[in-house]
Amino acid sequence: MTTLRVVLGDQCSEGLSALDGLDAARDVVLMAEVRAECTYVRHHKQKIALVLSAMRHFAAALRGRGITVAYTCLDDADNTHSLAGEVARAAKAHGATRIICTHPGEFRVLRDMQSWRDATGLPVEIREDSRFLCSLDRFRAWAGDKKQLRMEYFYREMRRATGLLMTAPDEPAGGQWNYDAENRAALPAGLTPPRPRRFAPDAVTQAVIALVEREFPDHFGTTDQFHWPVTAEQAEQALADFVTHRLPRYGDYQDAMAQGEATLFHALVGAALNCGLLDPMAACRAAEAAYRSGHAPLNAVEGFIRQILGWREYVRGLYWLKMPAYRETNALEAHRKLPWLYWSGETGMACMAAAIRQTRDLAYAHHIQRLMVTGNFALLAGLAPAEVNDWYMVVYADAYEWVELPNVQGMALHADGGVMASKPYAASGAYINRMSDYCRGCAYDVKRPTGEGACPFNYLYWDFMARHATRFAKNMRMAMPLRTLAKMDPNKVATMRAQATAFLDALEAGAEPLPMARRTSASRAGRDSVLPLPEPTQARRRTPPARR
Ligand code: FAD
Ligand code: DLZ
Ligand code: SF4
Repeated sequence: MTTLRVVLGDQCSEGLSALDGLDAARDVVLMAEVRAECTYVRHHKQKIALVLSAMRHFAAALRGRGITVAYTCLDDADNTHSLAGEVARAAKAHGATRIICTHPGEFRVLRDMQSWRDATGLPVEIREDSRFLCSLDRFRAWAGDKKQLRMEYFYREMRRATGLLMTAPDEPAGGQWNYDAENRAALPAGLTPPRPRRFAPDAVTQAVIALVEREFPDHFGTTDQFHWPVTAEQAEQALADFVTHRLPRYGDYQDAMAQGEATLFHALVGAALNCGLLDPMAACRAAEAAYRSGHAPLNAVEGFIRQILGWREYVRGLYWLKMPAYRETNALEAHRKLPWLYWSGETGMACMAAAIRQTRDLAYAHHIQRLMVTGNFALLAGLAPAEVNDWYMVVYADAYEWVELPNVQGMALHADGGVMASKPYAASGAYINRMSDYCRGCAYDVKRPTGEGACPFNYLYWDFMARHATRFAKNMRMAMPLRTLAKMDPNKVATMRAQATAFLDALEAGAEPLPMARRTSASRAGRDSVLPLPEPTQARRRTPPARR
């Protein structure tokens, strides 16, 4: 009676439900590096390297505990390169009588798992993923037949259920549930955020990086700056580094952006959480302890816990509640192609260039860059949700569909028609100027609404409002911008709309219409401020970013 216990690349967790009750004398754990998972979207090179390195380290740790691990390396000659293929091969090789696995993070993999019974002729038990703090059943019960789902109310339930930051059963610490209103400061000049701890690639990671460079040379991104934690021990060190050095100011500067500052006071733990190296409850408890000891203020700790206990669990519940239809939503009827600048970073828009170049080099951008720069541009420009989703799935080390899709489809693009967020996060250049120093080093003028040199976010914003004025007429949260639009000179609106169309058409044709007098004044940090116009590069022909 041998049980084959399957552990996927984002399931590198000691407490994984698939390992519960494991009998080391008889059972076999299967871990398989397969081409299908590395290429169903053409993941950033760092993401593949992170997942494969985490898998190899986790397999070694299991073996160290006397557990038999059947491990397929990507370059093994007999690799079938699909999960189903490797499960069938291992089941046969080890004479397995049943298969146990943990619920996967993506709908397509669940479908695949459900086919393993037919492929192997063995019973397949798919266990709940107990690493999440809210089970799917519980989320479904909470959602019930509510007309509107809102993260804030879900989050309060989770605070009550876990007791995190509670002083009594219905009494949140400090008397308020949410301190977001205190978390909107820009980074003051002279304040340099502490550098996050980096983990130099060990021999295992170096071998994997070489493999990735060899096997996936055309994938987006570079591996030169790989610094991710690849073991649970390192992930805990990364968390401790955050709690000690950045958490105290996490709240204040949560929405800030700054040229040359990739992380600011963010935690940089999403990639480790999502591949299973870090326990979400441990992260919340560490932050709570910092509050209780007086090391970090409540606005910072509540803000951080809300991201993990609230947003992370909420988007996961929503994903499984709404899939597969959720992926197909396109409420704003957005159909434009993703412009090439999302891959090249070659644009005069300093905010976009900074976010994209950083993403290429680090496989990371913080939330406000994702939402209010690249996401906001995609929303205003009316880019097709499928293309935008593919981009976000490709470019980040922490990207898995269960978390990427609701954030892009729902939060950034409003493609779900308001299931996830009550209004679109649309903003003009003024917001980016308020929250960052990007505009100071930009080829465009953030103060100009239209005409030569005007910031594209400005005319795109009003074009977006005019395009969707009827749709949002009854949305109270959109009343203010729509009132402003209604008071505008119709000629000015028409000019802005014409400029928006001309700009987007030019981008689609691969030639951004930069202003004549390109201002080259350096930003505060003087880095990456103005980039050359996009060339019809080699890479454009080489790297079709398509989903398989
Ligand atoms: P911090 O800001 O320090 O937050 C701490 C943790 O809270 C994160 O690691 C994450 O686990 C959780 N968290 C914060 N915000 C969210 C959120 N909106 N949804 C879910 N969890 C959240 N997150 C991913 O994990 N994978 C993605 O593919 C992803 N794609 C995104 C796409 C868009 C358009 C947007 C707007 C957000 C996306 N996010 C995604 C959410 C968020 O931006 C990242 O979790 C965060 O930037 C990761 O960096 P960090 O660890 O420094 O986060
Ligand atoms: C992301 C990823 C990658 C790049 N490679 C593998 C792999 O080779 N083998 C594997 O088991 N898992 C991998 N993963 C993680 C899976 O894609 C992930 O389990 C699914 O997307 C479900 O979340
Ligand atoms: Fe971005 Fe506009 Fe500011 Fe340039 S001026 S950095 S395009 S918001």
